[in-house]
Amino acid sequence: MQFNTRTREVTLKVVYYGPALSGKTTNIEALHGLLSPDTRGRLMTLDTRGDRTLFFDLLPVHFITRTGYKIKLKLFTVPGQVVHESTRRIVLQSTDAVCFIADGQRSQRAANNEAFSGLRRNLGVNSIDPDTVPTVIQFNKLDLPDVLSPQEIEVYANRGTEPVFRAIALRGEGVLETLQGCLSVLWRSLEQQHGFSRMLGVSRDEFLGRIFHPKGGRL
Ligand SMILES: Nc1nc2c(ncn2[C@@H]2O[C@H](COP(=O)(O)OP(=O)(O)OP(=O)(O)O)[C@@H](O)[C@H]2O)c(=O)[nH]1
Ligand SMILES: [Mg+2]
Repeated sequence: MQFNTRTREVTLKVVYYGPALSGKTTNIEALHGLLSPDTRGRLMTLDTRGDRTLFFDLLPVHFITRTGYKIKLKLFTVPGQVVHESTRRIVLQSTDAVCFIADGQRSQRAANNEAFSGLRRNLGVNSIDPDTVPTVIQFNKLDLPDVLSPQEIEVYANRGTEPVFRAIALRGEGVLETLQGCLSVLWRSLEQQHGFSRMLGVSRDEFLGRIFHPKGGRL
C-alpha cells in the first residue's frame, strides 16, 4: 500500500498471476467491460504478440471516499509463459494482493502447480510473505470439456485457506466475484495492519460498494 498523506491518495496493487493462457488478460478485459466507467480507467495492454502478454496489462480503478481520500486500485496481469519469469518477479513487486488464475482443464494441473510454486518463490524474492499476502484462487475456463468438477474444486477449496472461485472469464462469469473476494481479504488485512477504516474514515461496505456499485447501491 502506498499512502500519500499530503495528496490524500491511497494506492493498492493487485496482481493477476497464473500459468500461460489461463485467462488473466481475459479477466481484466472482462472487468473493464463490467465495472462502471465512473470508476475504471483505461485498460493498458502492453506488448502483446498474438494475444500473449509479453510484459503486463494494467487496469486502474479509482474513486474518492466520502472523507475525501482518493483510492487508486491498480490491477496488473503477469505474462504466464515460462520464459517471462523475471518479468513476473518485477510485476509482483510490492503487490498488496494476488488473484491466482488457474486453468480448470485437467491437462493443466502441472502448469497450475508450477505457476503456484513460482508465485510463492517470486513473492519471497520481493520480501512479501506468501503465507499472509491476501490471495484468492479462480478456476477458469470451466466451459471447456474435461475440466475439474464443482465437487473436485470444493475439495480443493476445503484443503487450503484461500477463497476459491469458479469462472468462465470469456463470458465474464465469476470475474467480479473473484475480484470482490480478493478485495474482501485485502480489506481485512489492511484493517488488521493499519486500522484502515479508522485511518481513512471509510467502511468496508463503502470501499467495496464504490468499486462494484458506484451509483450508491448497497452490496
Ligand atoms: N473457452 C474459454 N476460453 C477462455 C476463457 N478465458 C480465456 N480464454 C481464452 O484463453 C486464451 C488465453 O487467454 P488470455 O486471457 O490471453 O490468457 P493469459 O493468462 O493472459 O495468457 P498469458 O498472457 O500468455 O499468460 C484466449 O484465447 C482466451 O480467449 C474461458 O473462460 N473459456
Ligand atoms: Mg495475458
